[in-house]
Amino acid sequence: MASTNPTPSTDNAAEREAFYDAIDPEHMRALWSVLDDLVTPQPASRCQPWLWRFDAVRTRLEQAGKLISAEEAVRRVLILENPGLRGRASITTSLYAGIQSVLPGEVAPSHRHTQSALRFVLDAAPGAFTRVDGEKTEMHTGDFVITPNWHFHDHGNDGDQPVYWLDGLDIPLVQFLDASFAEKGSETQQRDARPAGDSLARYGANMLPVDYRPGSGASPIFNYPYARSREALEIMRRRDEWDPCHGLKMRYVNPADGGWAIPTIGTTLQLLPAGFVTETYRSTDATVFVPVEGRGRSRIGEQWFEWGPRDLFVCPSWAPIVHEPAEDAVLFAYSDRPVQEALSLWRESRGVPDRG
Ligand code: GTQ
Repeated sequence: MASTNPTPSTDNAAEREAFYDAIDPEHMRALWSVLDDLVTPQPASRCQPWLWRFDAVRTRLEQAGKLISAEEAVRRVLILENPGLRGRASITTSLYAGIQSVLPGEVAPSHRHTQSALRFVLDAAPGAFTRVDGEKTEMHTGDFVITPNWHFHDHGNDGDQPVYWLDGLDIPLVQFLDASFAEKGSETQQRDARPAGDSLARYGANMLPVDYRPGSGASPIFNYPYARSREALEIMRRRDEWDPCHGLKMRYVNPADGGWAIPTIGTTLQLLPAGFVTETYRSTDATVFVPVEGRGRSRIGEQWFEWGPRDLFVCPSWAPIVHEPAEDAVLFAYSDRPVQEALSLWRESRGVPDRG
């Protein structure tokens, strides 16, 4: 009597392959042939640990500055592309990183888009500025500046030195969701609609306008000056209480609701004292680190990366990381943690991971 049970795999491997080939042109795929790759027991990212030296990127940007103006380029940026994600303009699976330069007298014209952006200023002299929604702010080295989505922004440089900053955007995430819209401003540079410093005074002095209600989710502050953040860390260190994995690590907040400054990108500033060795840490949010002060090295998985100010390195999701600062070090970092938290996906683990 013929059995109704499927034939054991040893007998029908060729038949199965033929079946997969037959359904392929009909745009079907057998789940059981790919299930282990789809629903993995742990994150299985193509993102790789990597480090870019600021000096090398700056040399290339100097060359780019002779090839194209900021105005013609719209944004003269070199994208930092993860070696595991080539061709995808991604530093992690969900996030983008680029280094932008604006030369003295140049203008990066006004536009807006549904992608949210952060700027972390790597090297600036007086005169470098960005303008968000009609408010101009000077960019100083170490400042953290945000461009909430769908806000017009233009950049410029009235000084006599080039300015360099890191752009962190949620470009891959927005692309994944097919939610990209963009448009040019009606003028190359926005008019100044509000006085410089207005946002920081209004929302960043432990007060809020009495009837203020949080709006889009992004912080109403768009420049978090390094001088303030750095001073806060310096005062806090006097307690001499250090998290074994993080040293002293603070997150940039939206003062109106206590949430992250940008809804899709979490940002932090971290102080690690000289000689501190962090305990092994990992989390599901692949993270981009930018040392601001100090030198040291970090181990990501099995690889060591030596870093100094303005270098940039990336740690993939769930890769174990250890920091060893040789000097007092300050690290800026960003990741998609707010997105993962909102979706109940974010996880962390402290201590040496189990092997395998
Ligand atoms: O400054 O608006 O690196 O729109 C990539 C896309 C910067 C910007 C980037 C952008 C910008």
